[in-house]
Amino acid sequence: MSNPSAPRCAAFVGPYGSGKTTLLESVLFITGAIRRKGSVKEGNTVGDGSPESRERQMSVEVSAASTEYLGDRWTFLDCPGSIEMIQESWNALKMVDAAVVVCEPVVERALMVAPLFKFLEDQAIPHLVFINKVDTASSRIGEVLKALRSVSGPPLVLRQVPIRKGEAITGYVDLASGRAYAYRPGQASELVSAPEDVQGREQSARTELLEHLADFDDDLLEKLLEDVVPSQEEVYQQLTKTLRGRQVTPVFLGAAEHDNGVRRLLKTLRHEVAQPSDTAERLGIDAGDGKALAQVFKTYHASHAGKLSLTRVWRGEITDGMTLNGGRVGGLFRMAGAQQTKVAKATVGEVVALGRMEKVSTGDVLTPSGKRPEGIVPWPDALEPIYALAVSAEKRADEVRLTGALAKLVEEDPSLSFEQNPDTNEMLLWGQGEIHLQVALARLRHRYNLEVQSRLPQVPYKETIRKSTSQHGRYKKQTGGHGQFGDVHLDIKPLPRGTGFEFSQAVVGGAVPRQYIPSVERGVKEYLNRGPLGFPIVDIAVTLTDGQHHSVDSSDIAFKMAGRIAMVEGMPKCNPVLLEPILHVTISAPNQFTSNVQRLLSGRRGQILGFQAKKDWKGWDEISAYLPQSEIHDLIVELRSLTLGVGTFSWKFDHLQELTGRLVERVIQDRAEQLAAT
Ligand SMILES: Nc1nc2c(ncn2[C@@H]2O[C@H](COP(=O)(O)OP(=O)(O)O)[C@@H](O)[C@H]2O)c(=O)[nH]1
Ligand SMILES: [Mg+2]
Repeated sequence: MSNPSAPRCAAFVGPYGSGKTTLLESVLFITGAIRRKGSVKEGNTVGDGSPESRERQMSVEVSAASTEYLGDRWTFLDCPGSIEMIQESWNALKMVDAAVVVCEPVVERALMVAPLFKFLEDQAIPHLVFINKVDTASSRIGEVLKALRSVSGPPLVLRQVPIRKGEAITGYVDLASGRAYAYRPGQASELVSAPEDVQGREQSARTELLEHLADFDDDLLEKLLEDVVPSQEEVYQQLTKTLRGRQVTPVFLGAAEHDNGVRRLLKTLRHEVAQPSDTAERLGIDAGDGKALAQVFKTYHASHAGKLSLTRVWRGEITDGMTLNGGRVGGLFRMAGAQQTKVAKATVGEVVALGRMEKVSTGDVLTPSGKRPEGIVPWPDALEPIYALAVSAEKRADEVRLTGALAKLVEEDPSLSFEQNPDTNEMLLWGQGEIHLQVALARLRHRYNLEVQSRLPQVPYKETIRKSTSQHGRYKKQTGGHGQFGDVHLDIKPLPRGTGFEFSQAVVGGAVPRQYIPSVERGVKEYLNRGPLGFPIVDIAVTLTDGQHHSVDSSDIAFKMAGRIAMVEGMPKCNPVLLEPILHVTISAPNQFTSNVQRLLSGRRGQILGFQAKKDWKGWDEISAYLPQSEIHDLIVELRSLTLGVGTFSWKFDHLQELTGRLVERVIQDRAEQLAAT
């Protein structure tokens, strides 16, 4: 490359445990950003800097680290692999010039990469694959490649063929240069001459590589047809073009733990990854007026540093103290995991954290005027919540603080949300799975010193009636001076599902004076909050048919009480029944799991409505069903364990349905116990 490069940014993404954090450590070591390598097991890596990551030996948020390689500045984003934290990866990937998909050399795990490939393809993000842990490779690389191909849109093409000694992979032949290298632990690989037994494999792999490249270039195709060997330079050019154009996905091999293959990977990134100006164009950001423009892709609330907004600069220059979107930049930091280094300015391509930008959030475009230029690709919606816990502060006095702290967590991670549920009055914390929420609770503990209790959310059962009745209700009190008197006759009737509540009156001759009728309705409505079975009542009609009044003793209160009394006495005679909420769920999963998913749904009292091929998802199905809400709590946990973690679902409330059978008694008894306890 002739011109020096602007600072670039690449993300390490891929399934949980594939070695992304280890790869970052290796890259930082090789490029001299750190002197000693930490390890995930010892909990001293640059990625995984947060206490929650260390505790679980698992990345739970994106970590950025900047370094310099052969004169070029790079920021690498170590993304969590767990499907429950995937929002972090999605947000980070929006900002990168290229993604490195790190995966393991295990055929069975290839499927885990499917949602990631799909995202990269949909978002038009250039990417390459790094098959890590080749020191442990149990499957043949060819088999792994085949499995990965089945989930990738663009062709996956090997850039290296392994050199083996017995079963162990001890080096590789680089297919672009034709050179052979032997791995050395912790050092650059050594140039060697290719062993004879590799030469056949090398030949066919190189032919395959060139043929794939030729699919996108007529000149090259012609040369291949005429048996002309293309120049090395031409091959590199085509490799660069097809990577940036996302026509071909190159595949590299290595072992991050031993720094093997990492230099090769870095060189490829250096030579072949696009410039930030190209990435900006992809995101719909043009040169415009040349004034500063940056985009926030992650928000942190560090306990000491306050709020940090991780941004990438797309235009102009960001300086400490300048005004962006109406706020003053309170510190500009280059990141190295949890460590920050203060800098005075940041130029196009750099990833920096801005301090104390209280009003900005993830996805925001920052400019001096605060105006968002037109044409910028909108930030994707946050993932829909699929798992909930009811939470409450251990100490009552902490309730308000809890709400504030949760708001900060949601700001950091938009796939988390919380609500005060109107049906059950519980505070529900929503997210992507069990670990996701446990990590959120750990953050509350570590950062805000909040002990929080969590429980299974209650199911918002309702009740209704099967039979009609007519009921008399009288409220009469005689205490000293003037008393209280109200007397009503109500007709109580069931209504069709989904109608709600209707009140009417058919009083003749002023038996209940007009001004008291709304009071009767109020008394009835108050009762509806808790019926004979303990739940809110729906789908009934109440008609005030008759009554009596007293010229002195009647009052609003007395008629309200009379209405209520009639309900209390009448409702149990109406054959009350439980209604349970039924959700419409759509599960998506690779179609080899479709019948298992159907069994999972049936086992949870689901009613399967059908299944069909998922649009634009090769080999995936969507299965839709009605599922009782009481069965959804850990559906995602079981679904993931059935589908190598890739299955997911969406849901919405559909209807209420009468609950029958042996569950009824259980629900009523639980409710009675709960009401007795409060
Ligand atoms: N044998 C071997 N183990 C590795 C390699 N890279 C990472 N690991 C181990 O794999 C585990 C998961 O690595 P980590 O970097 O946390 O994976 P991540 O979830 O993708 O960030 C750790 O125990 C690493 O030590 C490798 O190249 N070879
Ligand atoms: Mg990690």
